[in-house]
Amino acid sequence: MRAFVSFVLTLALLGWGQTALATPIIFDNGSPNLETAVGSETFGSQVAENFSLVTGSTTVTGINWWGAYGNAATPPPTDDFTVAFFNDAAGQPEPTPFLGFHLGDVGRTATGDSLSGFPQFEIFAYSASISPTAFLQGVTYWVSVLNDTTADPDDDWFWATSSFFGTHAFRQGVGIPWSPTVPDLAFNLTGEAAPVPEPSTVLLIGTALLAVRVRRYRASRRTY
Ligand SMILES: [Ca+2]
Ligand SMILES: [Ca+2]
Ligand SMILES: [Ca+2]
Repeated sequence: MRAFVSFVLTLALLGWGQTALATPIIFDNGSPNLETAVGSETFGSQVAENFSLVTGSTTVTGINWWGAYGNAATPPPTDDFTVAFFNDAAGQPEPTPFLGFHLGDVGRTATGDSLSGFPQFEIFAYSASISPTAFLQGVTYWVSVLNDTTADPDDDWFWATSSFFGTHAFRQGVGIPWSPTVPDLAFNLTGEAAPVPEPSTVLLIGTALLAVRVRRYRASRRTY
């Protein structure tokens, strides 16, 4: 009985949550926790994050992420981003991506936030569309976001963290095997949202089912 009630509540909450989203975020790894950031350069050390998608939300059409520039904190005039997707091999990204998007300069938006204890390291938000790309539901993939700042010798790009917990992968450069490290990095994936029943319908169905169950439960007790 308790399990059934929680199932109904879960359905109701899912319904409300999905319809409240203006932007169809289909995987959310969190926004910056303002703690730190990790270097991710096309020609330098790189990081990648794991994700998996749920049923009905398996086509990615965009990515949002956050980062900062150090150590001079004088960002280059333009960015040169590449986003790449990797298959998982025993809990780490494969050495070579199966798909890459050279996005170039996608523009940056100052968030007004900076890294904890380092006000000079301002955090910027980035957003890009990619060609609709289908992924298998429930399967782990990895995404790397790399910036090429070789034109700016006193700054490199750093991907902002989103948590004290979780893990990502890093390596010292292209072709070098990946290694696990902590924590999670700030990004989300947008795409085609899963079709969700109207919340009012879900609640009505849930309430009706619950009423039937309660009536049956009472009836069964009466026979003893
Ligand atoms: Ca600079
Ligand atoms: Ca640089
Ligand atoms: Ca992670």
